[in-house]
Amino acid sequence: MKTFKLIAIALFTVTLSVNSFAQTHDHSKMITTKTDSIKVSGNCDMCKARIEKAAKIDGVSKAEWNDETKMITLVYDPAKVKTDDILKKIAAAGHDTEKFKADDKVYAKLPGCCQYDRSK
Ligand SMILES: [Cu+2]
Repeated sequence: MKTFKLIAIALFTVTLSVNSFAQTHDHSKMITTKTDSIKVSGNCDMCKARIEKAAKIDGVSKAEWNDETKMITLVYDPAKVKTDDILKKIAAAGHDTEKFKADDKVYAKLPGCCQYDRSK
């Protein structure tokens, strides 16, 4: 009976520490980063470099554009920066996004290979 009690106490303790670990984990998840995938028009490696450079503003920890899917993966701190702020920067660099279009004049100044198809 005494042994049983000890085992019960031990199990209870283990359960408690597992619980507190899970909570800590969830909490840290809540206050860290957000990941988004957004379509950005572009063609080549030069576009990739330009888009990623424009997207890496304060609060953005990762910006990776894929020239095949035309999707940019953004990892950022939502407390510091909004998706729209990042997309506006990309548009200002000459690349259309789902939400914001690049200025025609900026687009016209892109190198020929970078002038992606804008037909809608
Ligand atoms: Cu290009």
